[in-house]
Order: sequence, then structure tokens, then C-alpha cells
Amino acid sequence: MSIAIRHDWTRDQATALFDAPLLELVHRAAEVHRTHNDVADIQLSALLSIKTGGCPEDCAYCPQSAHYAKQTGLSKRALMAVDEVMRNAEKARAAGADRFCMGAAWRQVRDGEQFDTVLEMVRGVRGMGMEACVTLGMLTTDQAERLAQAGLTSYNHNLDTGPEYYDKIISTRTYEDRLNTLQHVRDAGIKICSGGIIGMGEGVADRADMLVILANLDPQPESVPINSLVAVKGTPLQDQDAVDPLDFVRMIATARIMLPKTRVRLSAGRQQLSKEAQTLCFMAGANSIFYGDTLLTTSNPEINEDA
Ligand code: SAM
Ligand code: DTB
Ligand code: SF4
Repeated sequence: MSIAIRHDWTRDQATALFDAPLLELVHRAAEVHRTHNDVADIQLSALLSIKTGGCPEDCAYCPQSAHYAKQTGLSKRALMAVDEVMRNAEKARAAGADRFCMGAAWRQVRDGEQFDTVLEMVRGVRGMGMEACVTLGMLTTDQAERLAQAGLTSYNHNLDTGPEYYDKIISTRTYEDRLNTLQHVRDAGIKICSGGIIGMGEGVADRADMLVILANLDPQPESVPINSLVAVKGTPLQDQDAVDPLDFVRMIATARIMLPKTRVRLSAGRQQLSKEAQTLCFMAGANSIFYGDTLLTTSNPEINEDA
């Protein structure tokens, strides 16, 4: 079995993995995982929404889009003050988090006071000895460099799905826009965190396409979050059927095989997964979770439960 890091994956090869007998797939993923990583090392990432709602983009899954605000009833919140963010970060560190991730419901970063405030948050979190990650939408090269100078560890910017399904989910930006921002992040020397969501009505080929694009980036992203759709009432995807937990396992296992050294994060949707299904995900190579009772606007398993 070849387990070298490859950048020449094809859709057919990826779908063949998805379609393999489940335990065969999990076994192979576990083998890759054990060869490349310390299986006892699970990264705990805390997450905080530093600016909530009112986003001009129309991502069909997202409760923070202004397009669905009337239906979701989500209340907006302006950018948090630095000291409030620091208090949250302190709490996360005390609870054992390794990384502190801050998310803003922006389409893109704009230079000015708000961006300067975010840079201060990044410096603050780094000063506390944790890894810092932010997700702020699209970035220019110059903005990526300023984040790098502030000490940012990682930038989250998800591809969400494959390119062929993308315009069924988002009309206000293109796949190319996403890839360009990832390039700016890479050029600035910041680690890339980029993954997606399953359960939005996409097919296996779309899931495969997304993993192919991520795996063929050279170097591969340092972390890949796999979310399962949290179907929030009032969003266009509110009535989507829940993802079969074993499809979640397949997605994790396939990601692990294609991205041998990447942190594969079992992200949103964990609350809907049984302990048994989560255990299979860890066996299949997941080695990071969001840790803390809330994600951005929806809930996550309690810290005690996870411990
Ligand atoms: N606005 C920035 C952006 O979109 O890049 C950053 C924040 S956005 C909320 C971060 C990611 O959260 C999205 O790319 C998406 O993958 C994920 N997400 C948002 N709503 C979700 C949902 N209902 N279920 C699962 N994942 C979701
Ligand atoms: C990612 O891939 N998942 C996180 C993080 N990156 C920013 C966000 C999940 C959000 C789930 C819906 C919510 O809580 O609003
Ligand atoms: Fe805005 Fe990000 Fe939500 Fe899309 S996913 S609507 S860009 S906050």
C-alpha cells in the first residue's frame, strides 16, 4: 500500500475510496493515520464568533447571512472588544484548548479600525501561548501579510464543496475567489485551514472533487475541517435530510488517506453524532475537534462530555 503524500489525485480515485467496503476504508485510513501521526494527539480548537450575522453573502447553509435574517431571527452583533475576546481565550486555555479560532461574518476584510482590532486579538491570543486562527472571508495579499506579522498561526477559508456544486450553494462569490484567498494566505506563510460541509444535497463526486482540490495543493493544507450541515431553521437548507453518520465516517477516512499529515477536524455536526460514530471517526483518522459548548451560532457537545 502506498501512503506517500501525493498531489495527483483524481475524482475516480477519490470516489473509489468512498465506495470501498466501510471497514476496508476505515482500516486503510487508520493505517495511514498511524504511519504519519501520533494517534493520541487530538487537537482541541476553541471557537468564538467575534462578529455575528449581517453577512452580505448568500451561503445557503449559513444562519449568519443577511439574506435569511428575517427567517432565522438571528440577532446581529458588532465586532467584539479585544478584552472580551481575551477573557474568552483565557477560559478556553484554562479548559485545555490548544488553538483559539475567531470567526467574523464578513464577505471580506476591509482595512481600517476593525481589521486593526482583529490584529490586536491575534497578538493577544499568541501572547497567551495558544495557536491563533481567524476566518474573516476574502483577503488580499497585503492583509494576509499583516496577519502573518501579527503572529497568526492559521487562516480558515473553506471550499465548502466541489466546484460543480458550488453555485447551487453560493451565488455571491466564485470558487476562484476562494482559491485566490488561499493562495494569498499561503504566500504570506500562514498555515491553511480549509475544508467543507457534507449534507447539502451534493453527491459523492462533489465531495471527492473538494478533497482532490485540497490534496493536490502543494503543500497540502495543514488542517481540513469536515462539517456536517447543521440545518438551521430559516436558511434555504433547513429541510435537508440529516447526513448518515457512516457517510461522515467515510468522508473523514477518505480525507485521511488523501491528506496523510493534515489535521482532519471533526467539526460542526458532532452533536448529532453518537459516541460510537465519533469513535469510528477518530479511528478513521480525525485528530482535531471544536472544543466548547458553542460553535459560532449553534451548539456543540459540552466540554465535560468530550473530556
Ligand atoms: N464569513 C467567513 C467565510 O465564510 O469564509 C467566515 C465564517 S463562516 C461561518 C465559516 C464556515 O462555517 C463556512 O465556510 C462553513 O463551512 C461553516 N458553516 C457555516 N454554517 C454552517 C452550518 N450551518 N453547518 C455547517 N457548517 C457551517
Ligand atoms: C469550520 O469549518 N467550521 C466552523 C469554523 N470553520 C469557523 C464553523 C461551524 C459553524 C456551524 C454553524 C454555526 O454555529 O453558526
Ligand atoms: Fe457570510 Fe461566511 Fe456565512 Fe457565507 S459562511 S454567509 S460568508 S458568514
